Amino acid sequence: MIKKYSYGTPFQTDTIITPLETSASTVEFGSILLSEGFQFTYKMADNDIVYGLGEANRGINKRGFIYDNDCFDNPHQTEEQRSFYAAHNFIIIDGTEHFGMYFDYPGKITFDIGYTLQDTLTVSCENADLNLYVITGDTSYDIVKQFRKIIGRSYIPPKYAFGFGQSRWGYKARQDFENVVTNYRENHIPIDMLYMDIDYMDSFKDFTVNEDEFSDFEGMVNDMQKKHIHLIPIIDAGVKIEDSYDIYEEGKENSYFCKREDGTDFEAAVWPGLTHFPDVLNPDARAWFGSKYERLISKGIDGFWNDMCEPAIFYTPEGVAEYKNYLKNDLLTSETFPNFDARTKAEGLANSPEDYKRFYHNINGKMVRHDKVHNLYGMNMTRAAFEGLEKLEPNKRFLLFSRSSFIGAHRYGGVWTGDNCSWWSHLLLNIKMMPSLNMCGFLYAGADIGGFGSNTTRDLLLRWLAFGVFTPLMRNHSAIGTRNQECYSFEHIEDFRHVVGVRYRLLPYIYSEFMKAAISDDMYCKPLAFEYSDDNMCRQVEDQLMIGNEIMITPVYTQNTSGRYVYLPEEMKFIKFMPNGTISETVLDKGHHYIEVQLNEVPLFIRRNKCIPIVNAAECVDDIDISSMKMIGYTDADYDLYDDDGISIIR
Ligand code: MIG
Repeated sequence: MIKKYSYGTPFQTDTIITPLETSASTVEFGSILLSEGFQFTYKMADNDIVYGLGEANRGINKRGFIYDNDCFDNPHQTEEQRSFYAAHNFIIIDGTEHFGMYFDYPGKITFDIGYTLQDTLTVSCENADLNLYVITGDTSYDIVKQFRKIIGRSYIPPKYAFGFGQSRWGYKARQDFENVVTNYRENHIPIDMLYMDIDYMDSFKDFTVNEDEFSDFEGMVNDMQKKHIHLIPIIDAGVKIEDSYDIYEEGKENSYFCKREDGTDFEAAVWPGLTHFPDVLNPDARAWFGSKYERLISKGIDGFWNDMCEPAIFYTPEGVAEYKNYLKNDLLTSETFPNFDARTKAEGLANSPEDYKRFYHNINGKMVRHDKVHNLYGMNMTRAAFEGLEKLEPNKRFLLFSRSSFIGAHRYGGVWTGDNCSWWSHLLLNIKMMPSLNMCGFLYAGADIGGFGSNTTRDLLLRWLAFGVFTPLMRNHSAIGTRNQECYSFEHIEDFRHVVGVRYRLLPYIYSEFMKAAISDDMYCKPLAFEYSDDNMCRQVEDQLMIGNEIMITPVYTQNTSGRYVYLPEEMKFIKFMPNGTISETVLDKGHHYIEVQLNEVPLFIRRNKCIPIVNAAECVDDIDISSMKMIGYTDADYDLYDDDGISIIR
């Protein structure tokens, strides 16, 4: 059952697409205070779990920390960070009482889940203008399914997007891309996608290609297609200010950019230097920006990743002027000198809350200050792209995912989780984040495998890939300046060929389970407790996940170990994909076990009385040989395989 409560004048975010009557009663759980902004408070019992928040820090159980949902370009994903790139305002309280809550509010909102007081949950935001949805049900899983029904069906990517992709910030010229493909193909490591980061553009101008480095871009795209490689270019939020750059000119002409209070176009520095932000919250500007993706589609491109859409700001002219004043007038005379002020203030030029108050969106003729609706920018950039592509080819699926998101964006594209690091703790964070993202509708999701910032190691990359086999978005991505991270950059390339190959052996299952989940508003990736709700032990397990309805995975996420402890809620078949291509199968009883898993092995468990299809490894999705399909697991059971042409829109 879902009840809707309204406070003040809520902003129409478009998260919820099912109309619901507003309830006249008061919320039956906890208490609400409307004196200073909005505040919801609830006393948690010791054993209550709080699920949700999608792309957020820490565990599957969100208790014991404070989260600011305030989309933020945060490349420092350390344990104390409160804000990441997304704002997914959905939580579930699972315990003595059982309910889910969606806070439909477009600005910064804080979830204090037992941080200030260990037994107290407080959700608060500055303005008491929001809709609150309270969902009751028997289990958390049931609450998720009800929530998913009112937010609409999740984005469905084309089938090729379930292949493996290579990315790196710093590939600049056609030759760089060709080298990567040659290395993958010659080493027989499967691959379907090659990502183009900002360097492919002409001076970081959206929808342009650097003609010096890519003189025949269309020919290159074509050539790659022949090799079964999809090139996926990045699009950034800021449009470069440059006379005679037609996108800039058109946007200026038609008032499609975000404006300052005085009506001039707001300026923010990002990669191209000074830029304007397309006002994607304004339907006309959104349609205009979305129509520009056609420029690359017409060259044969069939997928994109949207970046910098928090929107990220390096600095603004206003911020720099204030900083200069401070240096000139205040720094040397400051009473607290010497201090860290100069440095903190310099760092504070980027993504400054002050800058988010300096610009406005035109929403139905009304100027709305950006900070009030900050968390909707990324969602609406994804929406711009999705709607633009839909208009262009209404019956074709495109690959599309974004960095910043809000619930609702799950209908338009997937997400990657932004700038993580090559740390073992970030592999674990990736594991824990996946089910939370699924609760919020983001099924097509993944992290930068191997880690984006800092230098990876061979063993970390292998372990991360062995987990990435199960994440719908499986992409190796790394930052410029870090150690080479492509799978062929390390010794014993055959180990990488094998681990990535397992993804392709499992692809019919992964695709089938993903599609069934997407079509029926279900989860592809679940916490164990969602399947085994009567098993108290499962409530504690955060490093094992259910993938689809048949399997449980137990990734290894620590260095220098040859295995790990696992918990089995029932008898299961322990499967290992061995490096020589064979599959080992052992039946293990319910309970605790230590399993051996070498660096070049991929483990999974098949649930009792279930089986899954596998095929022979292939080097790309197109080459998967369905006739090689066989069942493994409890092969007396039936498996309900979903398949389709992988490219037509599912209605
Ligand atoms: O300020 O385009 O998260 O994936 O490689 C950094 C360069 C901008 C951030 C993205 C990352 C991408 C990088 N971008």
